[in-house]
Amino acid sequence: MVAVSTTFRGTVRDTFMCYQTYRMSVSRTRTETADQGLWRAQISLALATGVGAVAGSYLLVGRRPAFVVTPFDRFVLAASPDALVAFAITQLGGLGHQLAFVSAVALTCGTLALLTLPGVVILANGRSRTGGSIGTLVPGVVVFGLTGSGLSSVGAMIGVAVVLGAATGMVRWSAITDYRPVSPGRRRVLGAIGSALSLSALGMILRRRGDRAPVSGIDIPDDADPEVRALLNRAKELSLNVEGLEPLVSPDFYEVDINNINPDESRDTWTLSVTGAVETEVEYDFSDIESMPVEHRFATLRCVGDQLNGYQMDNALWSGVPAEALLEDANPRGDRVILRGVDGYYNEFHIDALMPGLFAHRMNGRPLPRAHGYPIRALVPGHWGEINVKWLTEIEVQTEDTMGYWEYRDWQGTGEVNTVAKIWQVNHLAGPRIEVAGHAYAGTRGIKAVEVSTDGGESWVEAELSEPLPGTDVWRQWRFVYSAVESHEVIARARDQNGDLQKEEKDGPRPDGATGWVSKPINPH
Ligand SMILES: Nc1nc2c(c(=O)[nH]1)N[C@H]1C(S)=C(S)[C@@H](COP(=O)(O)O)O[C@H]1N2
Ligand SMILES: [Mo]
Repeated sequence: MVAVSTTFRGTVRDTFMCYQTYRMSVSRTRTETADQGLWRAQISLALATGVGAVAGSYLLVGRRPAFVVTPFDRFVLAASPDALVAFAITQLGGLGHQLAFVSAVALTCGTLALLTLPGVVILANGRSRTGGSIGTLVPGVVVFGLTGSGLSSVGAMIGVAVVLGAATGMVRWSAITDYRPVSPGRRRVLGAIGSALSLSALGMILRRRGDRAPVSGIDIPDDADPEVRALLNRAKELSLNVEGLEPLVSPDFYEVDINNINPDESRDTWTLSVTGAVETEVEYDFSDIESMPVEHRFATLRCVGDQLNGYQMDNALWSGVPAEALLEDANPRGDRVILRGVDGYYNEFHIDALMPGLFAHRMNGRPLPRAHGYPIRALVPGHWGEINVKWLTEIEVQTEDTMGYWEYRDWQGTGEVNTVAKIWQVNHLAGPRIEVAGHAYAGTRGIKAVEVSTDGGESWVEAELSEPLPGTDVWRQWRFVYSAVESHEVIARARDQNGDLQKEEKDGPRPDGATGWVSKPINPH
């Protein structure tokens, strides 16, 4: 703030002159237009400070809960109709999140602009020091109130200060970028907008890499537990050698959740409590969980919103505490559970589904990534992804049947997964030979066979399957090579270990998962 006020003190007259000149130059023709012009300049300047504040906050804290956009994002999510949220998350996926996020950023910039506007008006009337201080302090205080983060608040104030500094002539971007002779007021406003945009660009460049640390399921970390290393190597060996086909451990695990900005829990403050219909309520901190005997398991997840041949289905090696061991101390006295995440998400289902599950704190030999529920998530064998609650903080045992987050939004995704064979890869090999391949998953029922038809369903041939990975809830890969010279349709269908065939009747994901057999037109050269 000291730096900000001295900055403005030196330019009081400068700014006063600049706006007066601007005002007078226009008022010579029409007074009303001059006022309008001044307002336009002030509003543009305020908007630029809003952008600057968001950029400054982002620069210092990144895409985390402390980022000033987070509370606005929560608001956008809460204010959007349920149907729209469901559509955006399940149909638009990443795009839906981006659209919601862009709206939240715009709303944040607009709100912060309103907060700086009084300061900007005071400043434009010649009282730079007072205007600058008010314009900077007000958003700073509000950002602190909204995020509870001093760093985020300081970032926002720096952003505002830089923009107002540009507007009062301290930073002359316009001298470099603007060759046209424009009125000083206009040039200053352009300079302010330029500095706000530059600050945003700087934030994006500096923050991008740090915020998206992709964890590849393929690279085994150097410090991996020997058992984890052996299992991940085994998955590599067992993966079918098909050009372009995802291996048995997904290099890039899909992400579906209600957040645009994921929770950023600290393992030091995180707790997991077991409450409700239990003999004794128990609370664990992260080190309690970490000191319990750990189990390593392959487990596949699939979102109930996944399209029939979509890609919201992946497999990883998870490490954590078996649910049964963790729930033992509390001694549940009810047969339903509600799992709650720190993001406000929750899901409700039968405790029998949870008991064979795992509370995972590691994924593919690394701490659970933030996107997948750091520090702890639930893994419920054979059920749709939605009950595998991430950022898990509470397990509430209850005696009656209630609804979860998605059931209130007309989804029925708490049950067991449907059997599916995906056709994820088609390779044209030498001559007329065609290779089709993919992944098949039937939850805990397991995959027994994948059958392929190349004559429109007249005849079926069993495809080659990858050897099963250890585990009771794991997908398999399949591959089929044949020859064809004419255009045709290839169809794949899976059979589970009970011998039951994947359902033929076509239906979309809503409300309880896609059904049908995947087919693909093949055009041999
Ligand atoms: N806390 C929390 N847990 C959650 C969700 C969520 O929005 N919040 N989404 C669920 C859904 S719908 C799915 S499909 C899986 C996806 O897990 P992933 O993102 O690790 O692939 O997480 C589930 N767990
Ligand atoms: Mo999901």
